[in-house]
Amino acid sequence: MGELDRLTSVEDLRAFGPARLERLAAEIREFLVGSVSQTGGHLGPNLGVVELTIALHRVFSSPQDTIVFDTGHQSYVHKILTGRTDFSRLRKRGGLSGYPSRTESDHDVVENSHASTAISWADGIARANHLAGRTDRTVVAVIGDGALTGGMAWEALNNIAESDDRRLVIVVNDNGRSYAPTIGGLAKQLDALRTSRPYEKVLDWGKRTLQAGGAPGRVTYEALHGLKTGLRDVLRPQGMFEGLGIKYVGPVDGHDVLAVEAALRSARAFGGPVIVHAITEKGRGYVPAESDVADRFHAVGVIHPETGLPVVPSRFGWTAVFAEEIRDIARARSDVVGVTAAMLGPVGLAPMAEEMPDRVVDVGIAEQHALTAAAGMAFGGLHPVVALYATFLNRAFDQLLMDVALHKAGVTVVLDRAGITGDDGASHNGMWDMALLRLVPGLRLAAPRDEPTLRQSLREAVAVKDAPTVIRYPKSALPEPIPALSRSGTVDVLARTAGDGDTRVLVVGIGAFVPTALEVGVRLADQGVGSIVVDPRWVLPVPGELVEMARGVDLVVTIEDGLVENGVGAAVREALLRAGVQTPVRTHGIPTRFLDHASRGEIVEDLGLRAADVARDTAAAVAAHVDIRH
Ligand SMILES: Cc1ncc(C[n+]2csc(CCOP(=O)(O)OP(=O)(O)O)c2C)c(N)n1
Repeated sequence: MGELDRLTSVEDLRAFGPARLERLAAEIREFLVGSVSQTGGHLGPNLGVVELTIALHRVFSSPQDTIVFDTGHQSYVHKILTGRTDFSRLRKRGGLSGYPSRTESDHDVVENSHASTAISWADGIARANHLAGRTDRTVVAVIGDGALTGGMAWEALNNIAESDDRRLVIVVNDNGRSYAPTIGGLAKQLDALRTSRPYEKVLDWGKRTLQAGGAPGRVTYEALHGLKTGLRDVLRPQGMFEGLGIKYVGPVDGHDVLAVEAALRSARAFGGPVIVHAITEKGRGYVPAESDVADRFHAVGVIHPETGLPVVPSRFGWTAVFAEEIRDIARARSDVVGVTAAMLGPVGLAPMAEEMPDRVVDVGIAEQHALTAAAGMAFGGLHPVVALYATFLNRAFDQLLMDVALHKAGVTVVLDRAGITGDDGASHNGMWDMALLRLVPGLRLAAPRDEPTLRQSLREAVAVKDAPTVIRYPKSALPEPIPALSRSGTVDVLARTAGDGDTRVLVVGIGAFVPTALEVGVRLADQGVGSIVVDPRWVLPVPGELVEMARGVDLVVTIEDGLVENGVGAAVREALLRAGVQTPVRTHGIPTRFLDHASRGEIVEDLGLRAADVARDTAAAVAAHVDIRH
């Protein structure tokens, strides 16, 4: 029986001596590789925090002490140590969530998965503890150097610096990487520290001093602090954090449980806000991850555990099409620049960056800054293409509205992973974009249905100089090209079926739901109901041609991969009303609620968004309409 099997509760950990701790860490790594290779998930980040998480749970008493993981993708070890060892259905329906989850455990607090929030959460919880007199509790925020590039983290630090009586420990998990190496001024500072020779000595020193025992807390801290002040040149992060007025302990070797533990104890005993700076290695202990240049196996699909190679090679999908097309556009247009928020590879800007490194900007995990900087670039004569995952655009709504749209800036936003993404859970579904973006004056949004329409929409978008344009596409597989029978404005007519005579229904497929719309048309025809199936492509604002088409039918049906309330279907209904067109509109899409993790297919089925469901609903509506007429 291994150490992991023997662990009955997280408290048991405290009795472990160094040898058992080492064995436990090795077993956890083996477990992570063995299980995540079968399910996919965030492997690299978790391999990097094994010792750090063990130390956290040895020093702090969760859940009385609160541990908040920033983003939450690195919480697998925490899950294991707090009794969740069945990873067989990780990120699958009914299985463990890929992020902390309150329904799973009292040890989990923040589920949101959007980066850079942990320090704010911790600040809030610590304030509440303070006011309620729960003065024995410590709140710990664990935040990566990547997440530390986000503005919110600095807003929180700035605020925390005001109060030195809150029991707050901020652990900076510094592995030098977001997906790719973290960029920016902060990253340079941390880098300089990591690569400096004196740093090795300091690590050694820190270990010896902190492990030497003696009175912990302020005394130890003051000793440490005194020495660090003398090394200010070497330890620039200390200067940086202390410039804000927050105490700093470190750097500490994040793979040395006892050293991390000593630093954490010292920080806890200080009684006010303290930053503990731990240096870790993403992918640690698993050669394929350690040697992965792109992202140290930040997130993997199902892989062969021995080699790290994917079991199913990745297909040429939506992202790859965008990657190719934007590079080609940029070759021909020197004003086009790419902007990414720490996701160069995942959003498909890497090929362009490789060929034209000066023309792609990685702003860090800073979507708000990305959009406002893009407005500035447009003012300066460039055409920025800001590529984000759809869910992360939520962060930058105000910047898109007030900086880009109000200033009529020609900025294109490309949203990958739009609509139902499924396995990453509630916070990762890119389902808010269309409902939100309807509110932005002048904004045009395209939801391409296949490879050719993605290429074409992107080219049309970058031709718009005086307004924001948005292209959104899903995570699901790229369908075979779906040709149009004819085109009216931007509206493609894809199919026409006669049914038993008159055309009765206009079926409007939006983006990823175009294949569904086509199948609805077929199913309706089988029931004798005629239809026209169209794809408006540019769905916001609602094309005038679509309104005209709706005049001649009995019913309009819309199917979209976004919020149904206030979504594109709702926009179509309002556009018809404004134009005096009385045709009723039945809208299908995602309800306004958070969706538990499951596969995209399962969610589509649950929400009644399969072609069979929509066809059944449509046929019933047509029948009711016929009843009314007769
Ligand atoms: C607002 C926001 N933008 C982008 C992401 C996507 N994302 C997830 S993890 C990550 C990198 C995080 O790096 P770091 O905080 O250093 O953690 P590590 O994975 O290196 O442990 C990014 C960019 C996100 N979660 N939230």
